[in-house]
Amino acid sequence: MSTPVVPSDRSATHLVLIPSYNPGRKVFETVQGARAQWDPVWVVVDGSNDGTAEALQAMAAADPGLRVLVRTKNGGKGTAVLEGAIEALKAGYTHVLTMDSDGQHPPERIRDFMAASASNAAAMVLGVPVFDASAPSVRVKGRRISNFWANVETAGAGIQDSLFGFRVYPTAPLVRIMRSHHWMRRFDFDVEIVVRLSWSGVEAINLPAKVQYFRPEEGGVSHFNYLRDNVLLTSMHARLFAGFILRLPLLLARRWRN
Ligand SMILES: Nc1nc2c(ncn2[C@@H]2O[C@H](COP(=O)(O)OP(=O)(O)OP(=O)(O)O)[C@@H](O)[C@H]2O)c(=O)[nH]1
Ligand SMILES: [Mg+2]
Repeated sequence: MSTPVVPSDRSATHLVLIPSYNPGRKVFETVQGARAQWDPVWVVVDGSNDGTAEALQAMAAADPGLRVLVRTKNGGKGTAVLEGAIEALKAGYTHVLTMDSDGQHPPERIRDFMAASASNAAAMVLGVPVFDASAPSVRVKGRRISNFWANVETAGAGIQDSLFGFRVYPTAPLVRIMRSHHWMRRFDFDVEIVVRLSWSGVEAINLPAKVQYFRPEEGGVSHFNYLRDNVLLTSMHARLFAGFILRLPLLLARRWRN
């Protein structure tokens, strides 16, 4: 692990937050890549048992811009993001940029996303995935279904991608909404939080960002389980659709005003 080239100024408002569960070796280049672009970077290790918690803690001991929070028990991606966001709020960070720990998200886009957030602090900045040939077509096509429903559920408020985890969230509404629901703790997090933030009036800014898929021999790791997670996402959209019907007058009035 080489010493990262770090930016000279530590942000007092914007933090990079990386939830991590058994990510394998890609996490080290992910964290180094993020540190090369941003200070500070926090990783929430969510009950990993692949040795990455210890190695990340060793990296953090040598790097004041890196903090590692360790959950002893696995709670899911949303749980890890919420825990990190609560700590971020306590430390005064008004915004968190979330990125996956498995090397799929582009650290070189961090500064542009942070700049977009700084210029519109009330908004959320959503990554729009730019796939290359490494992307499995079933995943690319599958997300169109989730995107269709997210657009219905928000009355076309402008969410270009509902699933991509490379985003900047305003920390306070993120924590408030997550605390008031027990959903959004696992893979339902990325979609449901963006719909609920939109319902609460948070505007979406959409920016492109590359996604890479790695083969296992390249260090690629995925915890997405087709059956379990598609059942979770389907029941989530049924719940959100019911919420949409209840909020329809409000959402239409808002659309009409804008
Ligand atoms: N904290 C936490 N993070 C998780 C958990 N499962 C996955 N993650 C993290 O969430 C991110 C996305 O997980 P992936 O398994 O890569 O899911 P994905 O990127 O949607 O799916 P693929 O496109 O197949 O890679 C990664 O940073 C994981 O480390 C979990 O149980 N807890
Ligand atoms: Mg992934």
